[in-house]
Amino acid sequence: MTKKNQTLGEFIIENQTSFQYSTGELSKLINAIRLAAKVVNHEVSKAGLVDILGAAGDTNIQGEDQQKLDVLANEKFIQALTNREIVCGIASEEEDEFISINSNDKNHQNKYVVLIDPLDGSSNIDVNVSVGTIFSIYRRVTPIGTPVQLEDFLQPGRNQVAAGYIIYGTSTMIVYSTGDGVNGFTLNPAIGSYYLSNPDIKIPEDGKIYSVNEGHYVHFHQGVKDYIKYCQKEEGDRPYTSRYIGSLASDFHRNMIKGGIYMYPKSSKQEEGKLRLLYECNPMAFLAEQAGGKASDGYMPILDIQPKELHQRVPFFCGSKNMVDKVEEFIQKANPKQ
Ligand code: P6P
Repeated sequence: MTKKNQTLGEFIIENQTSFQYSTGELSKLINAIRLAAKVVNHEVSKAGLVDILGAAGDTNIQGEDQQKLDVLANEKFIQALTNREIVCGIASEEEDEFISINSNDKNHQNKYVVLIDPLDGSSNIDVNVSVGTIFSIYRRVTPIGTPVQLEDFLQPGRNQVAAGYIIYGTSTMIVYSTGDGVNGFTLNPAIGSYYLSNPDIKIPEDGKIYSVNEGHYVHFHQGVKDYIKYCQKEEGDRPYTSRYIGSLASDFHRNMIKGGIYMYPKSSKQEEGKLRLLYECNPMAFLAEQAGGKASDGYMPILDIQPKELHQRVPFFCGSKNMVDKVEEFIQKANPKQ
């Protein structure tokens, strides 16, 4: 049961029993993420004022300059998820290897693993374009002790028990699901509470917005090129509108609300695409399916892909079901075999 303007805290408590494993620990986990998001939001919102801009000088495993806010966001979320006796391991875009967290109580076993992109789209920070945090939550598979990468982290996205994103934009929002629909909460910065602003989000089956970096067009494989030309053709309800913010959480959120498709295809320059399966594509795919949409690598559901390594990239097509069906049609017609 969702009530508009409920606070996130009230919502978590009221809906806890609907969660399959309701022991209160997942609620505590979502609360920890909520609190860390407030701290990161505070820093992001004043980024233009404080000497926190500019690369921290290091580069992360992606070979990208680490913006200072990347480093701060990573620290804040790891801090919030540690020492709460809930999480046994964290994998982050900013960490080469996963972090193992041991329980302080030898008779207690922390149940969950969290995979996170602490500040996605951080290259937008310096130009005041919205950025986001994306998170994915699984129950551990190994029974006790230090988590094991293969069993506990490299689980297919279908096994997620919760996933969500935070957008630090014109307003700060948390959008998440624990497998029982998708709900969006907007932060009232005056009092520091999140309010239920988008109950039970459903992605329209059809949309008129396509979102892709057309600067890579010449490097795309033929099927994707054909689909983009289809979107641009004067016919029926087309041409569609092209919108590309360059921040996955924002492009995805717009398509969730208005309908549309987000694409990050593979190309001759990026043979597996750019987006990371575990902490970008899987959480977004979980939300898309929970909201009646679809997420594919062009051939199969994102959520059914068996991960092979922590920072694995996959081609990504996600949003309105009929639009994802259509791009799959073009891709598979041009190249039947993946
Ligand atoms: P490009 C940000 O770096 C990101 O991971 C997503 O948030 C965004 O959609 C994409 O990459 C932008 O990549 O190659 O178009 O700049």
